[in-house]
Amino acid sequence: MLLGKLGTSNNFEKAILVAVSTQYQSRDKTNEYLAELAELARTLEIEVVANFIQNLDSPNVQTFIGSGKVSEIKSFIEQSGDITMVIFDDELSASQVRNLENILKCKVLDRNLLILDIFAMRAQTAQARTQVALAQYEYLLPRLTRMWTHLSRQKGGIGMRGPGEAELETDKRIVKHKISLLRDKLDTIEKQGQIQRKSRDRLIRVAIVGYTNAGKSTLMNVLAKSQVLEEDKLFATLDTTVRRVVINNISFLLSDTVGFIRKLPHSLIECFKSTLAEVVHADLLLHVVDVSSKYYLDAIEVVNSTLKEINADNIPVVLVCNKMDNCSLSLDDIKSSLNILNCPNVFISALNKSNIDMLKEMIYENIIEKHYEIYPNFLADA
Ligand SMILES: Nc1nc2c(ncn2[C@@H]2O[C@H](COP(=O)(O)OP(=O)(O)OP(=O)(O)O)[C@@H](O)[C@H]2O)c(=O)[nH]1
Ligand SMILES: [Mg+2]
Repeated sequence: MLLGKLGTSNNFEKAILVAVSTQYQSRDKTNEYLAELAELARTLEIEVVANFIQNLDSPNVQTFIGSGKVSEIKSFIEQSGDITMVIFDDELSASQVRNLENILKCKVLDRNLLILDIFAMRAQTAQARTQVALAQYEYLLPRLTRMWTHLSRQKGGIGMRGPGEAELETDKRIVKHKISLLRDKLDTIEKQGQIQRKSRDRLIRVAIVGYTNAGKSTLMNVLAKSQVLEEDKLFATLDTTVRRVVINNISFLLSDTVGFIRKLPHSLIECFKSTLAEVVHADLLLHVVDVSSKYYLDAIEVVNSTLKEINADNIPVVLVCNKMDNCSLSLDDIKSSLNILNCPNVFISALNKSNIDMLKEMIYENIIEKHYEIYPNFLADA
């Protein structure tokens, strides 16, 4: 799938992906994580040429994977001649990166850096750019020594987007200063957001949340008849879009926002808290799930735990099971697997606009009470 799309063009940097299987993480799971990592790489136009998996219960302090596996990867790189990077699915320490780069003689990145890079590429507004820059500096701070190594400086490109070369060559004190300036800037932007939200205080808020690529923006466009970018790429949306929607005479604000992913760098969640304010202040969440993916239950879990992390786990949720047009499992099986979640659900296809009326009905039922709370005279006025 991946190689098919990228073809054999020489314009893309070539990479090897590395992951480990443990007693807690089966081969199957590791393969799934690698498929997602390849998807992240594809978003950055990196061509993946091989995957390496090692069974390992505790990571090697020096090189994360064992020395035998490192040698295997090294000879593969030497034979291929044009591989420029090795990407690990797990977070590496600064010294592990340095040791691996010294042995493998190519760039060594981890999943976090890839995600940060995608965010940097996608960020459009001042707020998103500031948030990403802050997350990048926080990621770089404990790894500054790495940035002194010849390899990462010379190569540039992937993993190096954002803070410029000169800035990377500064000491920790200057980076810390930069972080505090970015924090101040974000505070100012956030205050403006608070004022905007306050001016909309008397409006009901519904927020679309979900795993990246689940179809959130497609649903937003169907419900709000808007034109938010929908793309078969991860993290197509970074900035929150808010639209006014009316269902059966009740008007509310609908927001579409950044998608979640497993192992989302904590610094990114922290920095995106202000973008995610629409989620935290929502009266109802539409949790969009791509039920055409085999791993929809895992995706639900990742989203739920991220919601918890941003303190949005007490908001009522409607589980919007999307892409029902493309399911390989039977809808009945999926439905019964969702029973344990104890949360209302509806099956739709945002793409084909199927069952949208049923979803609208559920939204209506969930916000009507809040509406009467805000407008007690609504019925009398009507
Ligand atoms: N088959 C099918 N594809 C869908 C459906 N809804 C969305 N898609 C496709 O899924 C892909 C991702 O859709 P988006 O709406 O951009 O997803 P998103 O959740 O906003 O993604 P991010 O903003 O990247 O987190 C696009 O290629 C959509 O056309 C659906 O109901 N069925
Ligand atoms: Mg989107």
